[in-house]
Amino acid sequence: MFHEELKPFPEHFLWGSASAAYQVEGAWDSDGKGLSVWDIYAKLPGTTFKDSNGDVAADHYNRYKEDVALMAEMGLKAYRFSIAWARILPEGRGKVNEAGIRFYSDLIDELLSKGIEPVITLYHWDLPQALLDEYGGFESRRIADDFDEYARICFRSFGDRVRYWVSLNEQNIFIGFGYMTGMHPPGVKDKKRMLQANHNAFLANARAIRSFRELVPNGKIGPSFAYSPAYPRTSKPEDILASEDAEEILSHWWMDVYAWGTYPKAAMDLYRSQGIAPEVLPGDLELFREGKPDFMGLNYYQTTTYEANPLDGVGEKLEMNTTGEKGTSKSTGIPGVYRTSANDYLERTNWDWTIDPEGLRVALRRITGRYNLPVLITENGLGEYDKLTGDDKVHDDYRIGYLKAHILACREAVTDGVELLGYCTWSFTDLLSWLNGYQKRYGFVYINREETDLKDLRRVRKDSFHWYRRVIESNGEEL
Ligand code: BGP
Repeated sequence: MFHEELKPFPEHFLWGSASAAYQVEGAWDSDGKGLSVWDIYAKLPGTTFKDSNGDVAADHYNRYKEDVALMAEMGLKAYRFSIAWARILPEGRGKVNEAGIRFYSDLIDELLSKGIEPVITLYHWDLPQALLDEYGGFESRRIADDFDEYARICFRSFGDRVRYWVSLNEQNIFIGFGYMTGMHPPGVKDKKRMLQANHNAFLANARAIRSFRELVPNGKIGPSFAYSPAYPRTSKPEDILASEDAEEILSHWWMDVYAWGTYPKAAMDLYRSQGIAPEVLPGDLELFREGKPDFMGLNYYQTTTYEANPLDGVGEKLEMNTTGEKGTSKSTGIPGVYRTSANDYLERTNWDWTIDPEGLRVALRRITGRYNLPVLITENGLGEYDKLTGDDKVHDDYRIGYLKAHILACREAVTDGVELLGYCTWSFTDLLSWLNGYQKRYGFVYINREETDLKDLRRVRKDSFHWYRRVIESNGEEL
């Protein structure tokens, strides 16, 4: 719908930006930190772009004060970052590493002293390697006990100062990539194992939320879901059904469990008929319901378009465009269910991600309509090649254009009645892209390094830095 006038963004809206420990911190083996699965996986030949890894990343561990000073200069209201589990518990459980607690405690104090609200992500994919070695990580139900123990330590250590928490970041992605496409650790390609690991991740999520209610009663917590709303290719009923199937299999499978504690029926029946449905034990669904979040965290980058796929049609292609060469993505699907298709109405980035601000409004509306939960946008942004000019500037007008259009879509959604708590861009500084090295950049602050050349890791404010400062200052009125 069109509005004659848009509502303003709410007072105290969380204008933020985000990062994740492995992608930004570096200091991979400093001060007693244990190894994470990414410390190992990224060093296996051929797993990442130009063998890039997070050993140094943006060196945020050592330069966090400089980074927080830049956030303060920008007027950021919230900073979302993740805790590296293996910094707190080097072996995944048991002995606590006090230096790890101290690092995050200092970071939180630094943020608070500048009036910036910390938003903590408990898990952004860097599982302690010890837990993978010991019992297969998410493939065992034991992960729920250990994640809960870790979460409780974090709640006790930081819950007095931190109100907003994200439990799991993009469970659909780290499980899908870890156990289906095999592109993330542990590199498994087996859908049955994926669905079981995913079920166990739900157990971990719900246990942590249950503990949160006890230990941080006044805080707010939710998972961050990577939601790519499904569109039908045409108005042909077969395509409509294909897109509804995609929505159910790729999105409701996660969000229904978070919000309602139930798996969607048609998808469950499909998996049962294929003999790959997860094992659900008595009490699991009750636990899920106890783990109902306060908000849905939304990581939004793009929409995906689907069309009908015959029984002998396109199968699941286990690949994605990590080349940065536009137009190299291929169609993928489930035979008899759906296949992806190009959307002629949308531009794409160099990594073939569609650019669709209206899709963000669709996402916000669908979450609100289906779950009636507030939404915190925990990621949104544009990954592009940025160029440092001779006078130490980065003219990223394409990023400004992207963010402007998405913020406008947020405001339209707010006018539609969506309860939006905040908007965190991905990312504050440039950082490591898991599979795309350092050339796919997202930040307001340029980090002077490349995949193999660390250079001086200098921080340079991009044009978008100055632009976002005005957006925040005007509470989103001036875009
Ligand atoms: C999300 C992740 C982030 C970040 C972002 C950009 O899925 O939560 O950690 O990496 O996507 O993705 P990429 O780096 O692949 O471009």
